Amino acid sequence: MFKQSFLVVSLLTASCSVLAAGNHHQDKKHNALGHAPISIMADHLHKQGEWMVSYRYMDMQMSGLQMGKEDIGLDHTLSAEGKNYMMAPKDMQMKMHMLGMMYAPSDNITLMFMTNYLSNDMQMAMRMMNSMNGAMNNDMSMDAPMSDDMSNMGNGMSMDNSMAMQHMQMQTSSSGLGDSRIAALINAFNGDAYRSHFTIGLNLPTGDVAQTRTDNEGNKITLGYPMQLGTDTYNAFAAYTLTYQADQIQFGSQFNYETALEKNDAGYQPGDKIVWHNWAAIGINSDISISARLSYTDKDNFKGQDKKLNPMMMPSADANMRGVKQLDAAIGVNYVFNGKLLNGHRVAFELSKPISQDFDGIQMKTDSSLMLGWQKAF
Ligand SMILES: [Cu+2]
Repeated sequence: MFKQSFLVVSLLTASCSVLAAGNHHQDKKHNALGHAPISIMADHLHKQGEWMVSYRYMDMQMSGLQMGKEDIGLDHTLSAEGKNYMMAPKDMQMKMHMLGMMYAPSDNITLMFMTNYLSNDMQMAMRMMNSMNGAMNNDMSMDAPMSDDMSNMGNGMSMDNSMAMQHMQMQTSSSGLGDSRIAALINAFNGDAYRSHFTIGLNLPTGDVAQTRTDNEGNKITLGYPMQLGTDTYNAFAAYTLTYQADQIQFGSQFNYETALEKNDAGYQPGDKIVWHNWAAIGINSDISISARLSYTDKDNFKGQDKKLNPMMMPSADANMRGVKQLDAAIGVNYVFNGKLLNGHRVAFELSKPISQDFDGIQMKTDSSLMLGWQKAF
């Protein structure tokens, strides 16, 4: 009896394996592990003739100021006894919609095009001017609750009584097309479990760097560097990507370098940038994988200065306060649909937080960054 059952089970298992193998040849099984965490660009090549379309959404939150590695309060940044700035950023939200396309003219080369649409919102704090303090003291006590039209002074300005020192608040925003990128991914050495490729590419200056706000008198005032949409320069970039993939585990590393090839019309050249991603991912099954990533970023200060910006006015207008050395940690999930519904569609998300940030001068800290993505190859 036992022997017969064993035989039946063995036969069933064998026939299932044969069927599965047959299916595999007709309709290849997609593996979630096949792609890097969603924040990593240009991580894979395609087979000759294959296309891929991707969409990514990024939401980044920034708040609070840091000088070098140390926190610095708004009061100290704005007060005459402190850093004596007229204005300083309080917090910022950046939303980015990224569209990507890949096409492989051969098995050894995949071409890539990316562009993005950005929208930025920044809350700024302004030092109260003495004349304004005087005018207000004549009519009212600063501690008294303010009427609606006093607390909202037009152009998004409002009073903030919650701070120890009196600051004005101002909301600024910018939105539009960001920079675009073209790149070629070129196969390097590949083994059974190892894959590697080079990426060379060009950043195209499709993003505007002359975003403005309108002041009370109707003048256009150029916004600080973090609120601009692009670089207005052609930048060359290169990367080397290495992945090791065993059965249900993937390790990857990608080293990126980018340098601007010129000075822009505004009068500056963005600093060189190094980004080094390292990640590990495990496949829960073929449909779903989870990942952990550690990334190091080193950005240089800008060379030159936007002629329309006054670096004495606010830290975010200073070309020498753009550099940063930053370590980020991220966790992510990749999911690929295997089945009749949405077969081959990939969706992914990743949440990233800085472990350490070391700024040149005074800059706003990043709190967290979330990325959602969708990819489909044809
Ligand atoms: Cu692709």
